[in-house]
Amino acid sequence: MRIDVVTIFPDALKPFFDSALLGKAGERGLVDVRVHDLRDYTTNKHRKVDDEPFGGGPGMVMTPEPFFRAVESIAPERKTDHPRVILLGPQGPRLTQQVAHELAAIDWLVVLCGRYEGVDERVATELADEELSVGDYVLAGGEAAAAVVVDAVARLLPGVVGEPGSVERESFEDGLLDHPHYTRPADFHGHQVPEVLLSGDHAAIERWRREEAQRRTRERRPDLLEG
Ligand code: JCZ
Repeated sequence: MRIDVVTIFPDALKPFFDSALLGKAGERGLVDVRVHDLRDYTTNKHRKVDDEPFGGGPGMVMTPEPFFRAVESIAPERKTDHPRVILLGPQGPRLTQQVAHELAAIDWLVVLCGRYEGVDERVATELADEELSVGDYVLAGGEAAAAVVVDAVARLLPGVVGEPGSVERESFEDGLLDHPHYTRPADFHGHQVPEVLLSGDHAAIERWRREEAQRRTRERRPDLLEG
């Protein structure tokens, strides 16, 4: 899978994509993440990417041209949905585990990050195939959201996460929160690991984990049980 990210802060984003799981996945050729500086696609001598809002009001709005030129340069032969162009912003539908799976099935994504008060609406209507939000709060820009999207998607690609089964068995994959996890020591400052996990009775352990997952979901995220 290839993911191109367009941002005015490439130096802030790159180290994240080069670290840990994502960096390894890149080295192993499982995902190809390319970060582009939006300012490289400006045509004015100050590399300016924003301007005052039509209609007035506070702050600045990102101009459409550098985003259009960036996508044209990244994908000169672009057709609708190939590559899939995603604009990050709180106006989009929210990223869920299901959406992450859908994106992981696509072979080429272009992710556009805005800043300031936002991006000229024509980037959403005429350039992006879709908008995507990572949650109902306002970030200062799309970069942190891009890190979330790339992380959530890349780890679903075949071979990225080491142990088979570790993706299938975690939070949200079955619509439930995860069960609690414990490791050594069995007694930590007087706080004990649940007896059943030390019993060696694998059927009992499975039952306990399923029940804990259901109990935690009921208590903490009853909204997940509604569907
Ligand atoms: C650009 N402000 C891009 C995305 N889920 C979420 N919250 N906030 C954002 C976001 C905020 C932004 C920009 C300027 C994304």
